[in-house]
Amino acid sequence: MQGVQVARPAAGGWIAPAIRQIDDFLNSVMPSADAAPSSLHEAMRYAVFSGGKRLRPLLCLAAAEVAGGGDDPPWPGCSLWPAAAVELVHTYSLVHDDLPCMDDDDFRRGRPSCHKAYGEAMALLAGDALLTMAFAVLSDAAFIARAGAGAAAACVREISMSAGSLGMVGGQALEIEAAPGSEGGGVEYAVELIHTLKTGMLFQAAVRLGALSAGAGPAELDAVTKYAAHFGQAFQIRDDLEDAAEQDADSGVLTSVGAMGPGAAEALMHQLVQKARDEAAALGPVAQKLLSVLALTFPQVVIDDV
Ligand code: GRG
Repeated sequence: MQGVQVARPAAGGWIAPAIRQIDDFLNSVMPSADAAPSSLHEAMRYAVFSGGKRLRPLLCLAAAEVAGGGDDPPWPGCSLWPAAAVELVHTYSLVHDDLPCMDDDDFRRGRPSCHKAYGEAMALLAGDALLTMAFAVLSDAAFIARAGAGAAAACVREISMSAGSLGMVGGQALEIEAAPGSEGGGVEYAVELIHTLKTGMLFQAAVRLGALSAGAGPAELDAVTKYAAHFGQAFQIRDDLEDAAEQDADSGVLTSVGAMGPGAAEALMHQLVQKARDEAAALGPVAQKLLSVLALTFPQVVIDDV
């Protein structure tokens, strides 16, 4: 292992300024709430600016740094474009996931979900418009000029595949159709597959877009992809553990806690975080920010110093 220190993000570290910059960039690419149709734009902004942690954009910026495309803010590279695109796709997925025909959640991030505030039809359209806006951001001339047409096209392809029927949307479809006892290949396999598609693919897209926009080679791309695969699986297990602790678990949905019990699920989460850490650490000091996002996301896991 090379000499990388695991930095727990501190106030005044790189994360707070990066989040500000991501927010400013998102603000600049989104139509103003006054622009017609204003209720649609208001609903889109309501969903995007509501206290999300911006984990996926942070991962995107951190992965760009692995390929030499990052730096401290003001991010001289071009990873803000893919960072914003991934957050727009993530936000669309949450807006649609909260709808009555999906998870039917009245609240998101401690306030009424988008459809509770703007009505179901407008929330559906807001989600659609956020998804399509991600592609407008990735085909922005300023991004193409910086990243190159080939890298920009690769980013578009990457996010399309990760978010679509072979990725996040496919995972959601599998979860809707799955019922404990009905899955082939064993319950743990089914849970892992659903987690990988529904949650993991967008984390993988986040790092891959960051790396691609910075001109990463195959070895760097492979390492950040493995890091994000472990990160994503651990993230969903953490979510299952939190739901189970709040007795919020839906018995009709396959979860890691339901499949293997809370003890084994927690142990697996710890192992996955260590695996993500090993992947990042092997990249050397350029992966410092990937390590710090890992530490930020899993404060309950003691991550070995490298
Ligand atoms: C309906 C198109 C469609 C997709 C649904 C990703 C997904 C598939 C649904 C999201 C709902 C959900 C509970 C996913 C599990 C992963 C999870 C806990 C997401 C929340 O991510 P955070 O914590 O959210 O990064 P913030 O609020 O910080 O942005």
